[in-house]
Amino acid sequence: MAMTLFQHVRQRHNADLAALINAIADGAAAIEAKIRIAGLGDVLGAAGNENIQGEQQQKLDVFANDTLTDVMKALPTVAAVVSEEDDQPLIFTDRPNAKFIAIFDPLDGSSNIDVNVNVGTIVSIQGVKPGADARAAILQPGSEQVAALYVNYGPSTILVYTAGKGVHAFTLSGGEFLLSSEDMLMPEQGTYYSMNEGNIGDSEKVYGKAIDRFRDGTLVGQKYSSRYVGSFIADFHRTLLKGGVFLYPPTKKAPNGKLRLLYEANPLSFIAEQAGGAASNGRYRILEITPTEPHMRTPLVIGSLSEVSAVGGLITITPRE
Ligand code: AHM
Ligand code: MG
Repeated sequence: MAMTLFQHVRQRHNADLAALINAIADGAAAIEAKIRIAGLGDVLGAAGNENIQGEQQQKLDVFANDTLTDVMKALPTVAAVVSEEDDQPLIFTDRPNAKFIAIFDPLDGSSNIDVNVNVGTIVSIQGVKPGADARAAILQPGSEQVAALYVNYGPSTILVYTAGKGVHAFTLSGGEFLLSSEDMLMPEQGTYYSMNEGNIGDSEKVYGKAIDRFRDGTLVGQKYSSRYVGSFIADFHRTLLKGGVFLYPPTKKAPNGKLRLLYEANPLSFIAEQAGGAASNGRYRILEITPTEPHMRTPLVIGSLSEVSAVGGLITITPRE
């Protein structure tokens, strides 16, 4: 039988991280069971409240958030939890030996759930020294992440993680995540660009220019096709496997970009870099940005090295001081 997720993390890293990632995977398995029967019960639709981002919470958002939060509450190694769905971080003050901070988007792309399109769970795991201020430790640059993972609830349910020694994928089978790809590498160049092209007129001009040049083959020396699901995990997973680039620029509606630094851009940038890819906010490497607040947003250009560098060349990436 293929190696389990727990065995893999314990072999390559350590038992505490293996227990944490395994518990998150159990939570994801519960979320996937709910997603699989979404059309049958009282599971689809809005829950009737808005989250901190002013977005309608779907019933499944609430279920996924409660499931993952309960997982973290039960783990004595977790010092704090930050969720897209909760205004304030949850700090566990009675755990002097806790050493992880779990930061997650419990159900990304949830507006797609009613139309049976892929959704995902994204988790960033940061470290905090025992006894240190967990609240302050939340605002670390992404380069300090201990691990990052996502779960893609698609035709199969696939969990992809890195803890700094490569990127590995596990497929859910019989309630267990089993190793399906080890030491994954993103192609250095792909054939797809991925952006919500409805935003071109409302974005900085350089993004429209980049898309034009992907299309006519003058940016990276070949013509590109377009792919955009509108679920970040689905668009990222394709980019990890096939290469290419995903872009979410600053727009009139979202002047700082739409995606969130701590629980969307950071974990997937860690995974992209570990797979040989790259991620920038148009100016700086994503993983070097120091967050100013837990729900901060960022523009994002993520994917293969060739395309991210080419877009960066247009945008003129400025070295950090
Ligand atoms: P969410 O966290 O509220 O689900 O929003 C994030 C989603 C991403 O999955 C996706 O990449 C993006 O929003 C799509 O945005 P748009 O519909 O503006 O193209
Ligand atoms: Mg999201």
